[in-house]
Amino acid sequence: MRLNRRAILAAGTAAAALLALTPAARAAAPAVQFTKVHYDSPGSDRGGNASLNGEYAVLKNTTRAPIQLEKWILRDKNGFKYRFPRFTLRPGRSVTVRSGKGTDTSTVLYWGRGWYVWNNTGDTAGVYRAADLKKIDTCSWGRSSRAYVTC
Ligand SMILES: [Ca+2]
Repeated sequence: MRLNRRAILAAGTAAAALLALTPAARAAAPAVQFTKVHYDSPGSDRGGNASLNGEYAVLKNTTRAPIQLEKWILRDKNGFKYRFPRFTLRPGRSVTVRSGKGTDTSTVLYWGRGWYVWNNTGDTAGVYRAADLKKIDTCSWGRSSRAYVTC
């Protein structure tokens, strides 16, 4: 089969565009990214602390440098806000923010709420940096048979 010159050029351009996209897409990855939101805790939503803590969001530092999360904001679509305490998120590491009460550790933080925050039928989680409250990343979901979304 003979390919004409135009077809070869078009294929070459498409391949070049694809190659060009890769580093750009990588550069666009947020410094702190949602990897998972487990919005529907196991069992019925009766509001017990263990049930509240079955609801959580996971954020990852995608950079090669530590990021201080103090005063960063995690919020839902309704405007419920969690303000991070002084907490260093190390390069490549993740932190889980659970909705209920508990004692913070080096990998798990507790929002301290008395009721659920992430709507089971759809919501948007957002994370904002402290300096200027710029939105760094969001993760959205709709009604689903699953209890979590990977972002
Ligand atoms: Ca929920």
